[in-house]
Amino acid sequence: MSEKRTIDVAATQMLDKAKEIGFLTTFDRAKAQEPRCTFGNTGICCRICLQGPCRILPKKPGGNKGICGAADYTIVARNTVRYIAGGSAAHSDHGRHIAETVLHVAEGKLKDYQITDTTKLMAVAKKIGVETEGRDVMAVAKDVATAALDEFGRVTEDEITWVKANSNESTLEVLRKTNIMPSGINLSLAQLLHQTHAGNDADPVNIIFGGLKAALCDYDGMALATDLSDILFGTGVPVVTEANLGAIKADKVNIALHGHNPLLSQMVVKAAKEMQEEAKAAGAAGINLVGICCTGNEVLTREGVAIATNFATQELAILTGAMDAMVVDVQCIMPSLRTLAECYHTKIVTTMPIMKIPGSYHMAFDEHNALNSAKEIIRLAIDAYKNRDAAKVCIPDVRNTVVAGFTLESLLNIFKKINADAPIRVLADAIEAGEIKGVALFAGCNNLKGTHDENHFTMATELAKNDVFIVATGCAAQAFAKEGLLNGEGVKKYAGEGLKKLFARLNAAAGLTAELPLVFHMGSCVDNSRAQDLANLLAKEMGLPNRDVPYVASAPEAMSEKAVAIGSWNVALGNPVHVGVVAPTVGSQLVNDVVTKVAEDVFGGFFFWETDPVKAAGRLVEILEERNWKNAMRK
Ligand code: CUV
Repeated sequence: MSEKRTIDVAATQMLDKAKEIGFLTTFDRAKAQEPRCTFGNTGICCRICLQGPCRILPKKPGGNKGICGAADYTIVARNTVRYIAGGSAAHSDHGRHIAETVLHVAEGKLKDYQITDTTKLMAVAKKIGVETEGRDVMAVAKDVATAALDEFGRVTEDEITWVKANSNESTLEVLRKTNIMPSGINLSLAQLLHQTHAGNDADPVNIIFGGLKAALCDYDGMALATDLSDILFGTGVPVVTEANLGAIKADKVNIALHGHNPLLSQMVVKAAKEMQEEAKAAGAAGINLVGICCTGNEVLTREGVAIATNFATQELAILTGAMDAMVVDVQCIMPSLRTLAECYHTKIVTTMPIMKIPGSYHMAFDEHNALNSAKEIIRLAIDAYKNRDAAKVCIPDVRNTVVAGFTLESLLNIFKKINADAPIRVLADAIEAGEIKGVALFAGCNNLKGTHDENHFTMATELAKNDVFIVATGCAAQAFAKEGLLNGEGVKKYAGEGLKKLFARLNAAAGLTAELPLVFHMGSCVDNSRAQDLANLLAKEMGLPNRDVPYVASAPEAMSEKAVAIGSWNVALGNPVHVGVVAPTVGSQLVNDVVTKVAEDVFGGFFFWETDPVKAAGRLVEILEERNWKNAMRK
């Protein structure tokens, strides 16, 4: 682990404050875990049955296999794909919740939600083969939601809908040939857990293919989550706001929206607009909402809500002493928030039946009474504000301008002003002319095995210097927001000459009030589906299979099981994927070779691990150039 904690100046101030009050943050806890157990760290600790844990001890007679005889490659493969199962379950369950809500709206059962984007509804309906001609909006919405819910329970031979509808034919061919095209989400996840049960599959390659099938369910779940969230709440358009802890306001009732699912956070945004006066009656200047993690990215994209911080620094928002309530839904929420809140007046409010923290408030969120649920939460925050201790307030004066809201639709709308018939041509032209080297997606979390946000920042600025067009999601996008890469200044400071030329054309055409940012924020983790749509569109336009398109992905600070799932479907769909922490596949040479080398022959996509951000960026540039070289030969 690195000695330097973070490159975020606001976080640095707050970490010093934590030290002062004697609170041990996640940064201290990360240090306390060192040194890591080598068995666990490299993936050769098997905890799948109660005879275990078994560790691989190559030199000890009888110790080079688990008690059942499982070799290192079986153990590593099983452990890895079980991460994918966890991630895929989380993303797709989030999607299911949204789909259920759309269904209930279409059935007239929910008064607080509407079908907001009918254009998107019709586009999604057409994409998945739902009849739209002359039909009522609610009837179409019902069919689309039902089709989404059908993804979960299907046990037939039929192919899963969203993967099939979104992917290019050449990609589908590979998925079919390798027998990883899923049918139903629940089926694939259950089968994977079955496949990796003690005494079951020992074949690492077969296990990995089972894992990739589950990863495609992750993609499917997130693609439908993105589509249906847009239908429900609108598809984001470019918006200007700010990021970092300075977005928390001393004179206002501050509420952090933290987690992933926009069903609740959107309602809090709506309720806050109606309740400004109540906050003023309590002596505050109004209500100020800020986002943390991906629910923050959702309400940033659609509502322009400012970003407070990202995953690793979530505790620090409470340390400002000005956070009145933190309302959380699901995923990436540290249980430690509650302990820290005890030192302050902050209320931690959990809202979902599968996510509770002992000692925190639980206000069960009910979609049938959504707006009222949101109002209750805001009232709790206003009450808490009255107990705020002004002497404890210490908000770092750090904030950066953020230009975000780049759903694929809003990005294409800008490109359309240059090429109305084939908007994506704008990128294809820039690549083919050698002006830019290609496109990179930055995704994923924070991981305190390294310095917080450093890999994100260094890699993005390195790629920009090398004329790479960058899109981002998740905590990566939030790192860029905090470090000033989501605005026009970022272009001036870091873009290479070719990229600058493209930006000059785009800015001239865009007609926005703000200059375009160096990195295009595409939304939350489930919105990695937007980035894949971009890759698919580019492939089609350039007349190439996905595996030949100069498009790469990177998770410089991957942490969660969800990140493993996202990385894995990226590989299956043909994208090279960099990961900035060493993956727990290195305990088996065989498995590591399969995912870093053999995968390229089969899928075109592959993983590579590189903890040094400059080296990693260099390698990504090489990969983009290699793919470009292939394009040039073809012409
Ligand atoms: Ni879903 S999964 S730490 S919030 S990106 Fe952030 Fe994004 Fe990883 Fe979690």
